[in-house]
Amino acid sequence: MKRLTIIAVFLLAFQLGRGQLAHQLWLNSKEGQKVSVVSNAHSVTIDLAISELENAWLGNAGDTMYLQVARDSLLKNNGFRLAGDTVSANSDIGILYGVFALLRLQKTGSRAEMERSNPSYKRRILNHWDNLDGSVERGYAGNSIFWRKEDPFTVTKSDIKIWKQYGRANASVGINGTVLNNVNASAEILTGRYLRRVKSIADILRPYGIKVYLSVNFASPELLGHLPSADPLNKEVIAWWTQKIDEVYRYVPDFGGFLVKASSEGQPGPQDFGRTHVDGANMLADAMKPHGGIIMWRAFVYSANETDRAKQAYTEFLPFDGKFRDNVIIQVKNGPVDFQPREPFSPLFGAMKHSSVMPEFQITQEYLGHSNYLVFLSTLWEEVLNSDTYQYGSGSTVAKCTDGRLSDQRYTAIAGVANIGLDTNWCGHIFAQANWYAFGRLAWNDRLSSRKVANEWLIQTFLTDSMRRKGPPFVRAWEKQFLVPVQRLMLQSRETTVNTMTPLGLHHIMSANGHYGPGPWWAPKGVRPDWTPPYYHQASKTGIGFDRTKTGSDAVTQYHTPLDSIYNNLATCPENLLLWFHHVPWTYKLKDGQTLWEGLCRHYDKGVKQVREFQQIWSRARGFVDRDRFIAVRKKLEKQYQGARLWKDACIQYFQTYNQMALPSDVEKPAESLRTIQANEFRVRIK
Ligand code: BDP
Repeated sequence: MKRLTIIAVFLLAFQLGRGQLAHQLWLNSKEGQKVSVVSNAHSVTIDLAISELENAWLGNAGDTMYLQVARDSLLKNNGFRLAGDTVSANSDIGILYGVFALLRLQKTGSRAEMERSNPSYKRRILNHWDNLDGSVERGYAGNSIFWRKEDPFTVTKSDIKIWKQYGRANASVGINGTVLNNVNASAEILTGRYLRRVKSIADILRPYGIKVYLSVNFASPELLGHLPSADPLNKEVIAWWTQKIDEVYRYVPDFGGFLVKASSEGQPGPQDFGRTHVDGANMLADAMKPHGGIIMWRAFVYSANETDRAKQAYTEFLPFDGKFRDNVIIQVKNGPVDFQPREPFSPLFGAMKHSSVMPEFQITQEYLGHSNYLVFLSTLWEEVLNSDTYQYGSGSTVAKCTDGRLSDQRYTAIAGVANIGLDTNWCGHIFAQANWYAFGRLAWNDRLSSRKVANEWLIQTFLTDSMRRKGPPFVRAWEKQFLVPVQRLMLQSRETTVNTMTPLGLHHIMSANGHYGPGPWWAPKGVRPDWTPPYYHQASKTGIGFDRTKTGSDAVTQYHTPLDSIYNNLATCPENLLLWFHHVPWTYKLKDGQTLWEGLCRHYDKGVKQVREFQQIWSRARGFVDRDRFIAVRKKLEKQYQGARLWKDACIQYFQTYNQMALPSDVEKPAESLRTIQANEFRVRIK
């Protein structure tokens, strides 16, 4: 009996222990050297900074560190300075950021002599698409960490614990804002009982330097206030919002502001009352102004009657340039359609000269294999941030157009749609944690390379205390056999995903079943054409691709010169965006001499082979990574491989139904027929 109890306790402890390393993200160091800390400031935030140092100090045992809050005119927006044994900043939060930076430098073996660091964007915000019933729209890592169906208003110990862990993880990479609920917002969020919970969350996150924001439903005055309309120019409506915003600030005095999805995908908005985005955004901005809050007004709009969805945000918003209040920021998705594996950057970046614009990235992998695929999104974001808009001549990158370097924006911000849920490992895939990490790092410094971000993340996440204890020869072997190949894998992973899903500028050809697998054929009668893949790929007997040239939809004209003509001209259009901008014959010759059809097949084939290589790289990593995480990633890679094959077989065979062309002989034959794939498409329902 006694023996059984011992075994049960052991098994329970083992279960509890499982996944814990993954839960600790990139902050799993616990066995620091002894360090004394002297601080000239005292607060909860400073205490957090001290405990981080005491936890993970990798300098000499017995060192003394000085934390100094002091005026430094070169530091801005909670920036910090590291110099020898001192971390200094203008604010306590700056000190916390500096401490995390110092520990990161120590752990990654970089030199930490002297560094002054200010953030690129003032507001670095996660957008949670969390519903009040606890489900997460496009979430693949379990339910919401903020909301739940059962007993929704009690703040439990485990709520507090996870909110603190969340705050710490965000602070470690400089994320300083969080929108707590879905952009498809329930009006309920503005009721007293929800606002009380918002207050509890804000109180926990405040010491970590994180402000809370809310998504609001534009029809709230009707839905909650029982007014006959939500017309933004109606006095009663204005009074309702003004009082509501005052109430929000009574709960959360440092509340950040509202995120608004209005007149978009069926959400209510000013257009329901014959008003404009400016009327709607400015009305809310005026009510926010006395409190210092901002309105993030989304530009994700497209109506059913425009012939090219990719043009709409620009067409609708550009005429309003200069008309928004200065506390309105237009939040623009990175591409003109919708978070595809590859899109050109949205032409709204670099177009608005007198309005603040902020990029919205998607950290959750809605269109990139959910949490089953290893895709390091940093390279996608880096590509967007470094894209040249030519707004003020060459060098006017998306980063510069949005972070205040090119225009004097009062507010600068960047948003990432979070991939976080209650799963033990937070993100569903261990490597999806890297995307949360990368978003924060790039938001802090939009000039960072993905190479550096991957390197930092891998070392902090996988080089555990126990591995370090094995000594320098082991660490060197670890670097050679784990760090180098896995970093290469990460840096390759986004392009591989493009190969496996949407090569050569294809886009939006996924299944309607959760936007997961392939579905280039999906076009039931009665569905809006711009929700169906054939609208985007335009495949026919003779060719494929969406003609956005001057003689087509003319979307190219939305880009500044010379990009408009670069994209317009078949000879100069980058091949990785070819079918985004052009409809070309199947026999069109690509730059390397093969036909478009051959090139397309070979991209899909290459994608499959690359995923197979990822599996091999990972299997060689055994011995350099703990068992739990090794197995978890191995299983996911197997799914990714199956997925890549399915995409290849589905897309190639489907396009063959148009062109009747043979498979190039070097391309692997399909494992499954198109008919079987289509029959199975909806058999397993994917959210
Ligand atoms: C699309 C998602 C949908 C979101 C929408 C948005 O499929 O769930 O509500 O974007 O960003 O990508 O508003």
